Amino acid sequence: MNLPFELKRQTEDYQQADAAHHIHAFVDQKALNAEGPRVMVRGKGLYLWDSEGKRYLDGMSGLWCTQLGYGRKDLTAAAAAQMDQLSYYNMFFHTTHPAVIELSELLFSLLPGHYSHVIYTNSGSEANEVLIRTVRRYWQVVGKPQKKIMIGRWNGYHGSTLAASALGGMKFMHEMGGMIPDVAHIDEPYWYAQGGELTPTEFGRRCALQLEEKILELGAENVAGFIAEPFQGAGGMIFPPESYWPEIQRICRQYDVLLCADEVIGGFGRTGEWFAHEYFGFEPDTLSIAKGLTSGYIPMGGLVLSKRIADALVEQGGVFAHGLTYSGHPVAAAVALANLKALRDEGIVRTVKEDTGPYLQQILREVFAHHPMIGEIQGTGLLAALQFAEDKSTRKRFDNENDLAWQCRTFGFEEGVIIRSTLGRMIMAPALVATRGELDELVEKTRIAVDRTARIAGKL
Ligand code: PXG
Repeated sequence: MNLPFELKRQTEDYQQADAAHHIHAFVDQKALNAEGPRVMVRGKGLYLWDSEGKRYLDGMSGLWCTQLGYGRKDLTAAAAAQMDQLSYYNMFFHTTHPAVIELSELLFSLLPGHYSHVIYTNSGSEANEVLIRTVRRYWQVVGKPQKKIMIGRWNGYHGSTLAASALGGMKFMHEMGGMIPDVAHIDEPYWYAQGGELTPTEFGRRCALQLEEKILELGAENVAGFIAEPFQGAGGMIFPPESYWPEIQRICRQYDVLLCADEVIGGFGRTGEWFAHEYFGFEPDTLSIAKGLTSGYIPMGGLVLSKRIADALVEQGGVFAHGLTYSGHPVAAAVALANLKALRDEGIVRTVKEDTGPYLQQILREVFAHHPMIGEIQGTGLLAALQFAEDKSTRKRFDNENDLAWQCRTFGFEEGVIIRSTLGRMIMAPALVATRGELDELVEKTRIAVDRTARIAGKL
């Protein structure tokens, strides 16, 4: 076989060693061991190669994170140079370093002006862990220590650690290892599945008003913040109706509840704006960030704070009792800096907004708007979801929608494209450097996978 990489061991050998020692994410490990995981060995641009030499167009940016695609030499060079210069130092002993300083300056030049400070973490989950303690600290400092409760949403996703999964609304995750106190949930704004007879506008308002009802039920004096993804990612790439965010913002302001946007997926250009809350037109008090911050080349996340919160913590807060060994790690910071510079200076975010984003949305609608299997297409920028429907006129979903979506994803892999399945929706979020030609290939291979699924479902 003529492989575009050097393979040190055979696929089966790798699989057996993996099965012997490694617990994977969100999978029945026994079933995976029997099947043998795919061994990915190389990435370049939007493409991945497995150990059998099969090439895939990665329509999911890894896990929504490789904004610049794979194999960028400038990012590797930034990491190597930083490792040579200062491979590690911490933020504990009254010290800092140029990489993290320059990253923060650049980050805030890209953010709206009412944000001023960031607490760096290594992941999105950690950003949301830090969020809970930080907003509670804020309320302590401003004299309202009883404001402790965080409200999240059912089917929201905020990470896998204990508190982050509690903020999220994936019940099967709560069942593994428990919940934490002082967290509550409201419904998700998933009109296609749950909107019933209501128009999207009515349903969006109805879902938002649940927040008001929940705040009143718990007592506004006890509620610290509301956390949500501007659009749900892992939960199915669900866009709320337009009426949703203005009403949520009004309620948070009225009851003095902090509005906490989880931008882990939406941030860094995915929607064609730098941050998804800018696309949806609201002003959060905090932003959880990760993934696209480094294009996935190295782990890094953070919690961005508005001036209002940062001023209180800095001016009146005294000691902030939090810190991670790797907060603001110099190598991660150097990679993030190079990544953000490339996204800005190569006009990549602007191209998503003005060219490739509208192009993807257009070709998806040309191909799928009248497809017998697809009831709804949502998305903007380089982000889209296709909703499977058994009966488009009544929005009836297939009883086995999960299995069909999984099957469609498997067909995708066979066709050489990686798309994601969740609960009867197929999702794509390709790297922001995707060309029109690559987007054509993404949509064409997705069409073949969806057609093959439609045949199984009796729709073609
Ligand atoms: N918030 C959001 C909105 C996320 O999507 C996290 C926090 C946690 O980030 P870390 O870096 O701790 O993983 C995420 C992660 C999927 C999928 O299948 C999505 C994520 C992770 C794993 C799978 O869509 N998002």
